[in-house]
Amino acid sequence: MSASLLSWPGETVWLRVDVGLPMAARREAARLARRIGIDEERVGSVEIAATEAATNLQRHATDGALVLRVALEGEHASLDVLATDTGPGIADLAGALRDGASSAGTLGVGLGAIARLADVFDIHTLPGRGTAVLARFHADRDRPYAGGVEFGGLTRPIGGEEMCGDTWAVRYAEERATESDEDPESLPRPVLAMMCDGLGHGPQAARAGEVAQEAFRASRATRPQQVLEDLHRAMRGTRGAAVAVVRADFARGRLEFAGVGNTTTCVVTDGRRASLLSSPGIVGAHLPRARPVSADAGPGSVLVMHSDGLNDRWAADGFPGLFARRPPVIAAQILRDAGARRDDIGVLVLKQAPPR
Ligand SMILES: [Mn+2]
Repeated sequence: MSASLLSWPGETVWLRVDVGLPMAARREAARLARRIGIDEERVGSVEIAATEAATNLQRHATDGALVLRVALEGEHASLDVLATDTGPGIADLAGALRDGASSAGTLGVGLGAIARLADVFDIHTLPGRGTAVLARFHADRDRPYAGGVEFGGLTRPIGGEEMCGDTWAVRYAEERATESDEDPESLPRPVLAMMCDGLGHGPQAARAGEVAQEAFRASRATRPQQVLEDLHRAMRGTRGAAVAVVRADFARGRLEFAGVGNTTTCVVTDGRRASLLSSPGIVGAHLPRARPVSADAGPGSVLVMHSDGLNDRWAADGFPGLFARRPPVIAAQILRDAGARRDDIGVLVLKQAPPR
């Protein structure tokens, strides 16, 4: 029996700002909402939120995109409506969140309405640099995921390609041993997180990513280096990939890492970034015997993994307040500010879920 994935990129639609954005946002958001079983009454709320977010971007943002994504947390699906822009930022965020108050003519119009409609709302703004707004709609509001870890990520293919060679996945590190593991008093179970950059881009890179996904799901390995070995065997005959795997045990404050090829993995704690270094090689072609790397993940730590589609020279202290936000917002702000190269992009963020 193979493990089930907690999460993977899911269907992601990037809509750039242009005159047709509000209509396209409304249509695509409704389509994805229905696809994951959001009921018709809530689909109306999704449409309003997507239209508001799109209209905000169109009227007030320097440039930006609306990202619609089916976000998966175990059995639980949600639709994320994520607005990301390149400025100007919101000077008076509290004012903007008071519906309509004092924010006429700024990006803040409509934020209060979006916040009220969504099951989860989050926002982070950097004056002069840009804002990320998340509105999440659960498919099944009675059954929220409660695995103790929050995760969110973004993938985007290089311009001109339909398929993305960068991908990621999250699963439990071990299958559940006994039913008592479901005991709500017990510590959350460790997870394994993978970031995979299929070499090059286009269909062959995407194929390497798919094989990595399947192998990651099928692997019974509980340690990152073993996972890489399983992926390496499965990916022979593909183009190969750079892959990083982390075993994240936030409840006990421990991370274990193994990576091969050029990707970035780091732990952000109190505005400081600690990088976990990969070994040279290509998973599927040449797998070095990587030494396992351990790291502390103290309270409030955030794990960030991304492909080389993002410049890795961003500084954690350049994002005041960001690492307390939800993972999709963190991913969007880093993606924008780190500086994208002309390549596929993949970014994944994990952190301990807030107590319920
Ligand atoms: Mn790449």
